Amino acid sequence: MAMPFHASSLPSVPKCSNEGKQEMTNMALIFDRYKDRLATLPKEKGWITENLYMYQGFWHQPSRRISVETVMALQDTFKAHPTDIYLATLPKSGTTWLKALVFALVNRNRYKDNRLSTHPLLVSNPHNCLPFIETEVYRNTPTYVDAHVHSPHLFATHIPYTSLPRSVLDFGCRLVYLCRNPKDVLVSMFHFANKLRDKSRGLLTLEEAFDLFSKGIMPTGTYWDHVKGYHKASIEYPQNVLFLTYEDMKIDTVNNVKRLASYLGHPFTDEEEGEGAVQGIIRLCSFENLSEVNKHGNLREDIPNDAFFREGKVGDWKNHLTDEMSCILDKITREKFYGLDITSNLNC
Ligand code: PAP
Repeated sequence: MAMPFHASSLPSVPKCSNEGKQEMTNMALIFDRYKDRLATLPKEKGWITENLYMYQGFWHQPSRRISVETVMALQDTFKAHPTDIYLATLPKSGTTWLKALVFALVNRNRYKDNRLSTHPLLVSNPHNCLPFIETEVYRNTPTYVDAHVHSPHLFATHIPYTSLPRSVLDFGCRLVYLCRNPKDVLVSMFHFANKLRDKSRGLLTLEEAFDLFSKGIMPTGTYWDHVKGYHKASIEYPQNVLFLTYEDMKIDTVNNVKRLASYLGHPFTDEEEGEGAVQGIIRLCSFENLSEVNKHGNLREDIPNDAFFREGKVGDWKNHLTDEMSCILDKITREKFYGLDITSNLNC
């Protein structure tokens, strides 16, 4: 019989307020440990935080749960397990959707016989179901410590390929990379940043956001180098890196979800397909369903659940960017991705 769902079984929810306090303490210790290195890094204007810092060729937020200090701490301490699977994305590329799909696919037998109302994705944010390695690093007992017990373990990350903790690459851990059209990423990030920015800093204008984005300045950007890093790895190590696009996932969800399931080692059987299991998972993880479940409440004190669900569409940039902005970004994208088979799958 399938296990009933308990909120306490979700990986990244602090189990009690003591654990939450301990996380805050651990976070402060990590920020302190790397403060001297942070001070030496080039900085630029940020979207949510006041500044972004350039580390190993990419821009990162400072002193937050997902931050440059986290990357440094993970590089110094994180020990991957060979069977781990990592979901990598640049922010606003479909992380929440991918987390939901992968969690639902991998755990589908566990919740199969349950009444549907007990499925975690019907009561909790996908970010609570599948943790970022960046946030695990603050926990007293990070999930990855017992990864061999629940092997394979699933994690998400926004870290650029070349900055991943060494053991992830040395073990050849499997990675799933999801990327999205740069203009939709820009617009999505623009709205997200304005929801989370400190009100005293005022709202970011679209012109400012465009200017930062086109210079490559965004959390874990540049956009183009982030995508190129994982794309190159997917060509070099096709068994280890599955490269997906948000646009392909939208156009042909069924085949891409089946592909994802096979890659994760959980292919659908003929019987499951006959029973409509693929469509069931797609419905469970749909924008419509998840945005309804996450209409209220907060993921954490500073992030409302609904901040991760806005339009969920391909091409919403057309409602925001001017023709001139669009042309400039198209030109940069063509130049940066020249000779690479990426743009056609991104509707660029
Ligand atoms: P994150 O990296 O901060 O976790 P991420 O989930 O990558 O954010 O991006 C949020 C985007 O995914 C939003 O796009 P939009 O602003 O253009 O609307 C959000 O609406 C979209 N999104 C969230 N859930 C889904 C889903 N189930 N299906 C499709 N798109 C989704």
